[in-house]
Amino acid sequence: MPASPVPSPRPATRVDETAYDRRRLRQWLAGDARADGVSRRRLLTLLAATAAATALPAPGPARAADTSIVKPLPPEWFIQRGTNAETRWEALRGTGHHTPNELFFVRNHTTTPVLDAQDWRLRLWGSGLRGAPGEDRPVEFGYDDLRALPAVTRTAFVECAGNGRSHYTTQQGETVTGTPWTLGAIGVARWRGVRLADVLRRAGLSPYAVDVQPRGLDAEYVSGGESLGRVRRPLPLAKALDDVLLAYEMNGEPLPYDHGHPVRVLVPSWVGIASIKWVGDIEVSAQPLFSPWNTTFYRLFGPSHPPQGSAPLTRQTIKSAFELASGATFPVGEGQVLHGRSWSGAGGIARVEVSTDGGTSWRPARLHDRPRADTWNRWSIPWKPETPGTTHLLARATDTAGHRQPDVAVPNTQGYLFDAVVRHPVTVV
Ligand SMILES: Nc1nc2c(c(=O)[nH]1)N[C@H]1C(S)=C(S)[C@@H](COP(=O)(O)O)O[C@H]1N2
Ligand SMILES: [Mo]
Repeated sequence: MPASPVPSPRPATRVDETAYDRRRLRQWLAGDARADGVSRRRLLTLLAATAAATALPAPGPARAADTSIVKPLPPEWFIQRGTNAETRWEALRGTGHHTPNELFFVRNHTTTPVLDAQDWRLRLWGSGLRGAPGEDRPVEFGYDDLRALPAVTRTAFVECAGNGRSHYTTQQGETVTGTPWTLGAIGVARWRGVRLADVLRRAGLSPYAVDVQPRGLDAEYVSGGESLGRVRRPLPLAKALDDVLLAYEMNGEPLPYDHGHPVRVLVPSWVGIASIKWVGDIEVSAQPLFSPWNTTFYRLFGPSHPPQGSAPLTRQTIKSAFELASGATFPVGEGQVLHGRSWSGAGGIARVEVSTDGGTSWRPARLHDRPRADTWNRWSIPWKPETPGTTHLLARATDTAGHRQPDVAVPNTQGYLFDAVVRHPVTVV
């Protein structure tokens, strides 16, 4: 690992992907941006502010679920969905603030690769690294090299952009593509690793770098019969230098195979796809970069959005969930305490209101955690069901940035960023 002089850090500017994306697209048009694996047509569509929204390709056939994930998936903890496993919310009852590794949801585009930390190398390369003009100067780090750098620990959620997607259909009658998650495509862990900023500076970051693109070592992703290459998504440099980690521990254990062993990227507050697992290389580019994961996927398309789609998704939205099975039953006349959690990508959770009568009246829940960015807040509320029959429990959170969960989420064709209050069915017997 070369010890190059450390360039002065850039100020961690607020990341405005909308404005930057427009710039990035203009640069592509001018021949100044690379877009491997993204068709010219797709980019032109994104550029054409007046073009009609294009039809999205259907997701590829799912692989056999039992070959894609290494850890056990007991049915009382997980709902298997193709190559993915959703955590059951009732299984989180009684777990602490952090989701145990065994219970953490898994989102795999293909299959968990079983990698050995001692054979693993991280390669940094590209036009955004310093070196003589035109010189391709990749820099490599081994697992022990990363372990020798200053370590940082932080609590953060990883949440799929499509978490809650099925509620677009069940509550709003909309047809959306993608894995029909309920609310269990989220987990919170204590991650330990090194700052991506430290690794980039040691690699010799050039003042001209603009995008950083980590890529996974899992197999190429095939969608609609076409290989889109290995999972990768560009991050603007400002975010990469701000709070992104290269994590090698999860809740005090070496990163489990399914969660990116030996090293994954952890991008706090952003949609899960940014947190590339099994990272093998990072392109550091002086030109803007595109991949299918910031063009075709992970933008908002549909009648409520710009014809060319929204800017690439960044922060997660706001949600709440009860630590209860769907259709849970309660004995009439018996005092209960309902438990749940709320979280937001825009800040901590300031307030949670609960309705036990289908949304007619609301009471404040007791918060169990201090409002903290990038993680959830546990809450509880007493309830004594008085009338037998079916009803809905609802929880509505407000975050420290002032966002409150709406009654209806603005739809998009791929069902991302569901934020509306979820109606949780229960039966009183
Ligand atoms: N290399 C690689 N990284 C990846 C993925 C993947 O399939 N391959 N899935 C992404 C998506 S869509 C999500 S939501 C998160 C899920 O992280 P987890 O499986 O550790 O819960 O990982 C992201 N990183
Ligand atoms: Mo995801």
